[in-house]
Amino acid sequence: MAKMKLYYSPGSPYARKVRIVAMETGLDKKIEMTNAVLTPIAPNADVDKHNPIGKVPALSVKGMDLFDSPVFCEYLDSQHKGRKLFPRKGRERWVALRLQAMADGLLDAALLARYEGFLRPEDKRWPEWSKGQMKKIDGVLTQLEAEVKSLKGKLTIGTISVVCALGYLDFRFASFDWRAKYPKLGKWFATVSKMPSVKATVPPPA
Ligand SMILES: N[C@@H](CCC(=O)N[C@@H](CS)C(=O)NCC(=O)O)C(=O)O
Repeated sequence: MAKMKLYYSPGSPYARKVRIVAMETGLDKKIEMTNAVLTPIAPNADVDKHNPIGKVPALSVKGMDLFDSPVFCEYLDSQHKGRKLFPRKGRERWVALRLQAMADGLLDAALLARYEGFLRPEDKRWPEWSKGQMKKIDGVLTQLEAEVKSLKGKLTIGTISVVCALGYLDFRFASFDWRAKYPKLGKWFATVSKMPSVKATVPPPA
């Protein structure tokens, strides 16, 4: 199999999804990791060459560029013979894809809130808008707490995405005590955080 090149940043929760999938499928040794620093106002020319949206993660493989974590997590999952992280069919598949959509949706809101509170010049910040993003995060957490049972069992792309979303809240929203409000989710996260691929990809201290 041709060597793949992954553009990532150690704090990116979307890149973390890919890194966990790579470890869980045994493909991590086939991936050359390139640390790419970027923000929406400070793009990275190297990443731009491989992703027209200018975001990480981006993956270059066999002369083709793949971007958007759901796409190349699924690509990686198609490149190994072990247990599939994207269940192939039936209800199991939709449960996993739906979880991924919820977790990625939480992350999209969290990134927007982070950029608003960190990147946007202070005099231009819009608290109501940030509040609106936090409401979306709460909405997803409420839903996940209600269906925490669907998270149990072997890792899938759905649960991997949820791990990365919760890990990002700890990384960038440390003062948000989500565990107090969502204790079942907190308990599940504590258990899954012991897995080697999850441990190995924890974002570095902020
Ligand atoms: N939908 C994309 C989102 C990727 C994303 O937003 N990545 C962030 C880093 S965590 C980024 O590159 N931001 C830079 C930008 O928005 O220009 C995915 O799932 O890969």
